[in-house]
Amino acid sequence: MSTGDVAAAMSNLHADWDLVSGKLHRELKFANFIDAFAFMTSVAIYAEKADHHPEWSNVYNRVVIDLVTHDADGITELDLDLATKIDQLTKDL
Ligand code: H2B
Repeated sequence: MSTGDVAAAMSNLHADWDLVSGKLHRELKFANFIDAFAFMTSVAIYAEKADHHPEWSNVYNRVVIDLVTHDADGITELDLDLATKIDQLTKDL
């Protein structure tokens, strides 16, 4: 996907998504560790079904996410789909 295509597609995502080092980047803060880990578990189940996995880290109630398709060395529809799923799971944050 070109940078323009990615930018256009990002208009359909939550405003907190950024483009950082060629990856879709979002930082989330939950009420506590359990909520953060429950979110990560939901994403993990989706990611495994989609065979498309996030780069992420968790510290207590924070989760930092970077989405990129390693096989394509760039952002693809798979990353946009995963970002959309993440937005759905966090719409009540
Ligand atoms: N996840 C991500 N983010 N990018 C990939 O290119 C990728 C993946 N490839 N999950 C998948 C697994 C691939 O390695 C397997 C073999 O389908």
